[in-house]
Amino acid sequence: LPIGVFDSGLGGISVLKEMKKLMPHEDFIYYGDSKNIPYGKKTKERLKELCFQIGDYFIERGVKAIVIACNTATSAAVNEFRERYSIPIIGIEPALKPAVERCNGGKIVVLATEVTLREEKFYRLMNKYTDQAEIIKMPAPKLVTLVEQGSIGGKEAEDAVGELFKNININEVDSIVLGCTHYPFLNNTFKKVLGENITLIDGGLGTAQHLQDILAERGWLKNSNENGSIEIINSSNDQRLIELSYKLLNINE
Ligand code: DGN
Repeated sequence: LPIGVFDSGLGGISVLKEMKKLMPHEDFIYYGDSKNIPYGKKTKERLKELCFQIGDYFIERGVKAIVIACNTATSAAVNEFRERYSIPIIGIEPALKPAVERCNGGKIVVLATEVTLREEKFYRLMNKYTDQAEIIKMPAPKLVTLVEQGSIGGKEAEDAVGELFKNININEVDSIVLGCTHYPFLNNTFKKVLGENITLIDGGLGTAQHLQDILAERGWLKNSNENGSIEIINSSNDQRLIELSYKLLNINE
């Protein structure tokens, strides 16, 4: 059976990439909800509605697990998903823990959407660490738009990152947590603008490992030597988004 993965658009493909590397034999269905992007400014109620539509679709398709490859949707709906569906639900949240563990007295910048940063789930996470590091929260909606347009290198992306960090002394920053699944596609841009030595931490690999553990525990990992399939669908009928999705999946950083 396949694994259902979704995001508000193409960002979750950064998580899909990690899952594909770790579990190449699995079959994945990726649902990009580009018609309803951005999720980052919607109400929690609206987000739940949108996410349930996708979850219900995955159930119809007979998936064995659902990965919410979106920090925003996870903070808005992960608990409700677990109540509504009986299959394993894997979410993603800003990778603060590894950032704090390697922190060296400097600041930690968390980039995410407005919803992610204002939801209770993030507050609870952040409160665990406030005595160990100074955490700066920064919403970065522009970066989502750039990735959706496929502008992941070049001047426009560099200017956007420069603008975001214009009031931050980067020498005082230990690491940047990429708390939105779109941002890892801009890793090279971050390094180009902020310096090669900047540490960027995202939750993609951790989420992939979590999924693998859950499937392994149940004996649900696919038993095959062949490469699995990846089907990409998008709620917008813009064919270019599907092409861009495959491109993002296949670029090697
Ligand atoms: N990729 C999504 C996340 O991880 O939060 C959000 C993108 C958006 O809808 N603004």
